Amino acid sequence: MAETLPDDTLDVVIVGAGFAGMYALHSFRDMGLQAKVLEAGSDVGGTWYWNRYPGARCDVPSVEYSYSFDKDLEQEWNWTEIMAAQPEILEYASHVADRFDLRKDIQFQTRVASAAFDERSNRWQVVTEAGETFSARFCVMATGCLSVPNTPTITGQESFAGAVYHTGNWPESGVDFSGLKVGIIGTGSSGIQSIPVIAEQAAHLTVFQRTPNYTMPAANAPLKPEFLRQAKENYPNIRAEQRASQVGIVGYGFGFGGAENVEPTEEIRNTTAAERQRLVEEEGFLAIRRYADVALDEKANELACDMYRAQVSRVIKDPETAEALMPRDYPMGCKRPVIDTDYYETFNRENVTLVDLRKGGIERITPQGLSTAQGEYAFDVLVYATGFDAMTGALGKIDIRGREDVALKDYWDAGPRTYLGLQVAGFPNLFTVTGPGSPSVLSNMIVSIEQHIDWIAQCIADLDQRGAKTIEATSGAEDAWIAHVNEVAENTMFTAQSCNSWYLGANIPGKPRIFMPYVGGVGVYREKCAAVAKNDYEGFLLRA
Ligand code: NA7
Repeated sequence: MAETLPDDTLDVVIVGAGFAGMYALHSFRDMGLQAKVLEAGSDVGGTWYWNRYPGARCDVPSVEYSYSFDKDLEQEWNWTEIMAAQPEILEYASHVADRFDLRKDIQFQTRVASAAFDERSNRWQVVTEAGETFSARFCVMATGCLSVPNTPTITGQESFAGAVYHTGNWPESGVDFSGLKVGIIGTGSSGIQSIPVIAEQAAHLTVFQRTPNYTMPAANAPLKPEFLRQAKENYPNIRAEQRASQVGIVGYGFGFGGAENVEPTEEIRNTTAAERQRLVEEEGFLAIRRYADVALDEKANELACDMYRAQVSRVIKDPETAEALMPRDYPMGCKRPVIDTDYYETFNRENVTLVDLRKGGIERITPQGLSTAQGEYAFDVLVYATGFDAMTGALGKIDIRGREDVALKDYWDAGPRTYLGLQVAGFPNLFTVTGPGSPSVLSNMIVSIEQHIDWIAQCIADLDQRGAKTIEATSGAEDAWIAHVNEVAENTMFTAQSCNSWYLGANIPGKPRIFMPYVGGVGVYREKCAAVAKNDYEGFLLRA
């Protein structure tokens, strides 16, 4: 275990050594601050450390899903695919840790149990599960948005005789499915990415699907050396465009790297049924990318869903399986878009069975497999691809106490409350990186992480410069921000009544139904944060 710094020397405790925690450490150290990272895993990488399931891949072009803070780093790292797979991203994280000598200030295998603000000393007391205490002026929660795996409670689940895995907590040594019968629950992004790879290896795969998803072919390919050279030359422009964009993605990986980039410019409502049919036959799922009104208008969305279902029935040979795979009753785009490699084709394999739980749900897990209202299914290995307690899960697992011993859990009882997704009223000097109320999971996470860390670093520098000891959001500013976050999310596909996404907390029984991320856009949000700082930290209270 690394040496614990004496109580009063730390400026910042950072919780988590994913991309946010790593950049936070680098930035704070650069400012001359004493910073320490506490990380539950045994190495850096966060999401990419835990999600090692077969087929795990990023859905953002690799040249864009990378740090921008160091020009040499940009130039020396060579991505090999348009969209990088998990091992390559983890290797990149490790390279960054080596290059900036980050590990010396990261304490691994250290899970934080509690964090309390001491009003007398104006310091955070952060206590680990092993009972170690770290005291610092600031506490930065870089705990990730999808870092607490959700395993549903199912009767009999402890009785299963075989091995059990969760995609979000995959063993480092990997899993060999050769010759085994596998059951997988869940068809979100993790299920959709892993199902084709597991199916290739396993003797048989049974997929238990509660809700069919909309997923698009990734059109991934190796990066051409010429493209990479151009991208590196173009980095200043790419970064500037990302920062001003809606979701922090320019789509630069497409168009140049091999895959086609289609700007949605047409209106689906102006097309005829015959045209739509022709396009589906020519372009498959990707035909839908042409239309700009699909994201904005319910009728347009339904037309796109019809095109989508038409393509599913073209790809899937068995009509009953095709019908089961067709999403209905909720709009395309209300959940996080999924991209896949050979997902639908996998259901044409002899060794894959789809169980449509809409025809009869899971009743219990048995020692041999799973029992549903439709019958019994036997397998040797069970995989949960059942998602995460998103955005608030990791913060909820730490006992966080602000002024007057108020628990964050209680304060957020009816849903998360933040100012700019950065701070919570009553919790001075605590920062939440890509917290609820910021673009966060609706954006390229690395772009949003860098923006938050840069803002927090500047804020700490400003406080120190003017001799202020604490900064905290006022409840008035918090109320106004929440009202704004809700207002911009209204009347979008994200908040449709029929939508049950993890953005809304709808995947976790009992979690308040609140749309958590900020839909206003990365560029707009960045300007708002900059204006707040410039306006003497408007909406925050600074105390000497
Ligand atoms: P998701 O997208 O939350 O998907 C979880 C899946 O698990 C989804 O199909 C769920 O069905 C299913 N699920 C959850 N609980 C159950 C129970 N009790 N019974 C049957 N099926 C269940 O998580 P992912 O890990 O795939 O992806 C999360 C994000 O990671 C993704 O958006 C990317 O950003 C990366 P449901 O739809 O709730 O009916």
